[in-house]
Amino acid sequence: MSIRKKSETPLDTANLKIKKPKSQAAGIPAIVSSFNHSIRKMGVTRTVKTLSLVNQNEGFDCPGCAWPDPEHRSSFEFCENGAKAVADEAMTKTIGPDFFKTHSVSQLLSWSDYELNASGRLSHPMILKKGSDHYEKISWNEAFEMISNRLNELENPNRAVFYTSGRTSNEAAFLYQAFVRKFGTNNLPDCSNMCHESSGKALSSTIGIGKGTVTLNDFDHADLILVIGQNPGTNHPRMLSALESAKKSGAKIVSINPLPEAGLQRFKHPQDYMKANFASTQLADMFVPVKIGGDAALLQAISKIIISKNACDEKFIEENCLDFEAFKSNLSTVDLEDLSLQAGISVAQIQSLASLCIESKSTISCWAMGLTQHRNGVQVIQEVVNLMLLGGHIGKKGAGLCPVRGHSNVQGDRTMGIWEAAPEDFLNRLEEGLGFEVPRQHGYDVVHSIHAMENGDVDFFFCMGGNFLSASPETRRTGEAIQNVDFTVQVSTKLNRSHLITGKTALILPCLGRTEIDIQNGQPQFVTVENSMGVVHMSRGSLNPISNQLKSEVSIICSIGANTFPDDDFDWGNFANDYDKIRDLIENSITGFERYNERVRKASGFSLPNPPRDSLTFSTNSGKAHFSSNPLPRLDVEPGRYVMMTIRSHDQYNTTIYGLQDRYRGIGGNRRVILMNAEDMAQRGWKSRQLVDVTSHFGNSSIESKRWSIVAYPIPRGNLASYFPEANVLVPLESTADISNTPTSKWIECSLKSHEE
Ligand SMILES: Nc1nc2c(c(=O)[nH]1)N[C@H]1C(S)=C(S)[C@@H](COP(=O)(O)OP(=O)(O)OC[C@H]3O[C@@H](n4cnc5c(=O)[nH]c(N)nc54)[C@H](O)[C@@H]3O)O[C@H]1N2
Ligand SMILES: Nc1nc2c(c(=O)[nH]1)N[C@H]1C(S)=C(S)[C@@H](COP(=O)(O)OP(=O)(O)OC[C@H]3O[C@@H](n4cnc5c(=O)[nH]c(N)nc54)[C@H](O)[C@@H]3O)O[C@H]1N2
Ligand SMILES: [Mo]
Repeated sequence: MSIRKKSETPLDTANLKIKKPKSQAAGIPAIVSSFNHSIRKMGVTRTVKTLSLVNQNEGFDCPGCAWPDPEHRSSFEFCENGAKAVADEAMTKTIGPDFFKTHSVSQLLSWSDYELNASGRLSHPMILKKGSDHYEKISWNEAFEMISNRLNELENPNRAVFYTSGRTSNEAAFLYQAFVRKFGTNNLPDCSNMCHESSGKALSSTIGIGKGTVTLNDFDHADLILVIGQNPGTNHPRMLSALESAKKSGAKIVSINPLPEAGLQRFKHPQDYMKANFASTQLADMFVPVKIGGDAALLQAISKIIISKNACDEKFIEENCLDFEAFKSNLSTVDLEDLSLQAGISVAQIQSLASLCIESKSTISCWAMGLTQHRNGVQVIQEVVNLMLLGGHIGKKGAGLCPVRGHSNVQGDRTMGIWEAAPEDFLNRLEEGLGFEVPRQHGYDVVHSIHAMENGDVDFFFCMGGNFLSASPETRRTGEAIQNVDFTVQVSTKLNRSHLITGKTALILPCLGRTEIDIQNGQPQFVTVENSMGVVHMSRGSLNPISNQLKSEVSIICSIGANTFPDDDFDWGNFANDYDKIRDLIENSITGFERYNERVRKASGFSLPNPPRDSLTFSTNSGKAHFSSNPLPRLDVEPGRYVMMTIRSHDQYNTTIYGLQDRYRGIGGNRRVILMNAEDMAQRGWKSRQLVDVTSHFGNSSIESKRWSIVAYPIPRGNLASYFPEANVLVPLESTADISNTPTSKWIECSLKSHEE
């Protein structure tokens, strides 16, 4: 019997450095940091060549976040963290057969995520044979044969699961879901299930489209911008430029967040240093330090005040909305003082925030994981929609809903049909375009996939990018579940823990990254992506691939398609040779892509239709936008317990750890930390660096994780914060959001005790 491997990150707590948190984002340290990272990993020439092509019309889309590019681009259209993402992908160090001969899987498991990623780019297809502790070289053809054989041997297509992370291009995503559906399943979990699924569900049920309604241009016409549960200084740094510009045009900005995140306090545009302009801009006019999970109460309180002052846009509501009366009467049952207590914000501050909302003629609401990853993730976003509908802030210049997406093509992947529960009308159209039948039974999302693996219902697990193990909740249990699977395949650029905790047999298929030239059949190809605001545009790599063994994601899918369905009239080879053909197929299969090949070749691409924004049309059942009436979430925890959120540091991209410096928060050297309120610490008699053991609680079950260092931090009392992915071990698999089933990574009920060896 094989030994079950341990999936948790190593428990090292050494080298922790604590400084005062910063109040200003970007500036010279950011420039220095981006160039240091890049030059160390790629050398000077490759750095200049690469960074000068990020987000340019002729260049590649930054593999960092999904924030859109302005129409008039400067020659430096990237940020510190985008530069890190690029440098990390374009690094010249590679790992291949020799590396895996030297290092066994068991040995690599003792490395930190930082060390695994820093080891280099994956350069060769590799196989981990059943019972072996070393990956070995395998040819592409053998790998494709194995995959097709395994798939064709399955007793039922639903015993296969196909995950996607959000960097996959439109072309690859489209062919991938076509392959999966042709194979006969909708088991298409993706990172969205852990990310903005709550936004999609909340928006489609209220305004009839699962996307936001603003364009980048709207920022320059807004009176008020609410940034809720989002840390743009770290995760969407280019958004700070949009906020700075909005501010100069007169917008007020409010940050609603338990933490005083640096980017929203003061911002110094790195490019201004080159123009010798040293003044920084204070971005947020108001900081609202809401308690974790207190947003629903806060938003209801604001809506209640707006209604009580008769300050709603009655005409907009009358013409465009339903269910307003029910919403109003629901709010009449809640008490402002109670709401204030739940939110942890004084009635006076709520009133001033409500006044800002009333004074604003055009408001934009932005949000990210601080709202989506809660039990009431869908409902709290519906409260944001309520607030925007109250003031008529949809379909109007300078106003709208702005879920800020994560991965650079996560929105495009969904548009392409990476969706375990795609709607019937989408599948009907897809079927017509593809010319074969697609299954209708809904598939597994991420959490359902883990349960299915745990129950022995999955034999084959394919990952198009990502790091499923470390991104998912309850790491140890997810690790056990994955090890139940017979055969796992990872299409990847970099080594991560998911390559070490695998099915009984495992493959690594190394692929081209965004930065690299993609030549098929002698012709250079480009791919297309959709940004957070529904603009579809080209991305073309410019660097020589780091290994001649790499294949593009498209070509990998086409080979698997051709091998699995050898007698098929769906011409996989043809698509691999010419990506224009894939775009033609997309045009025939998905709404909004008319003249795709022509329009996407224009500088800046084209916008997909957005009926609420374009014409105040709402594709809900009633044809109107809906107000939602939701009960408030229960926020009380057992006495002596805390609520913990898991967040990103300034030196990581999701599970990829670039370095150990969370520069803005002043924490460095070690990531196994828990941010805690100083008064809560005093109550326990603790000082910073106190070692603790944490237990998370859900229902009757609990999970313990040992050796964490406490750091005093300005966070509301009763609240804690720790880093993703180290803390994922504590996120209970059963603790998911209503309706969206997103793991509640921002709400983990915990108890702490001094560490015992
Ligand atoms: N450099 C870099 N860029 C990235 C990523 C990365 O890891 N690194 N990840 C990408 C991805 S996939 C995504 S989804 C986005 C993530 O972008 P964010 O959503 O900004 O990422 P998180 O660090 O999860 O931060 C959530 C923020 O919500 C706050 N928060 C937590 N709980 C609550 C709450 O209950 N209420 C309120 N109001 N706020 C709360 C936290 O304090 C934190 O500031 O960024 C994308 N861009
Ligand atoms: N506790 C907690 N858990 C969370 C979150 C949280 O806030 N807290 N956030 C959630 C969110 S928002 C998200 S989006 C998920 C992220 O989940 P994932 O998307 O699964 O994780 P990543 O860390 O982004 O994946 C990184 C890996 O992707 C591969 N990769 C990079 N570029 C490419 C490429 O171009 N092609 C291919 N094929 N592979 C590539 C590399 O091998 C790299 O190691 O995590 C979720 N998990
Ligand atoms: Mo995400």
